[in-house]
Amino acid sequence: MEHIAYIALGSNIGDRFDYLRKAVTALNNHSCISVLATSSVYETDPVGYVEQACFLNMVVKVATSLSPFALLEATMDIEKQFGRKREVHWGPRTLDLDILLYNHENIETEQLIIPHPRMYERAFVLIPLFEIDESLIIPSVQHPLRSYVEQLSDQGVRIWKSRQAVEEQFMLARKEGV
Ligand code: PH2
Ligand code: MG
Ligand code: MG
Repeated sequence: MEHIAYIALGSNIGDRFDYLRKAVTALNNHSCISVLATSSVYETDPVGYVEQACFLNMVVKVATSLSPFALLEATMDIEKQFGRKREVHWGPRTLDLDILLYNHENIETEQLIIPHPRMYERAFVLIPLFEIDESLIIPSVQHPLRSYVEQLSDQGVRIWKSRQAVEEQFMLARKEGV
């Protein structure tokens, strides 16, 4: 599994934690994806379209042999599997998976932009990402992730379940090779 990617997950409908848990398990069960690290789960105030319930958000680090586009398809399949319908833009969703980073690549296509174009201003993404990897450099701008995290002001991001508790409850079987 030669590529490293970071994926943000969010849910604000139904059993939010169960959606996150099922999505991370589904990622890890994919024969070409291995989940290497999980962040804490955060409860976060809605951003953008604010007339909706609070989200649970987290970030995972994966190793994968998939191309960025195949990884995007895999994440969309998982969203579909768990009932995601695309309705209100930035509106409520059972499950949202967004690829943040893929190696140090910059990708700009209609279908997929990496690094994720809105990640820089989103505390609900930056905080869990920083928790997993404090030394990340954002490839498109060559700035350390730390500098974005330090600039965050009123965050609306609260730990909901600690990283250790998440790891214990997800119990991901480690995979070798591929
Ligand atoms: N996702 C959005 C829009 N707003 N707000 C929070 N707190 N968390 C999200 O995951 C989120 C959001 C669009 O994907
Ligand atoms: Mg999103
Ligand atoms: Mg999305």
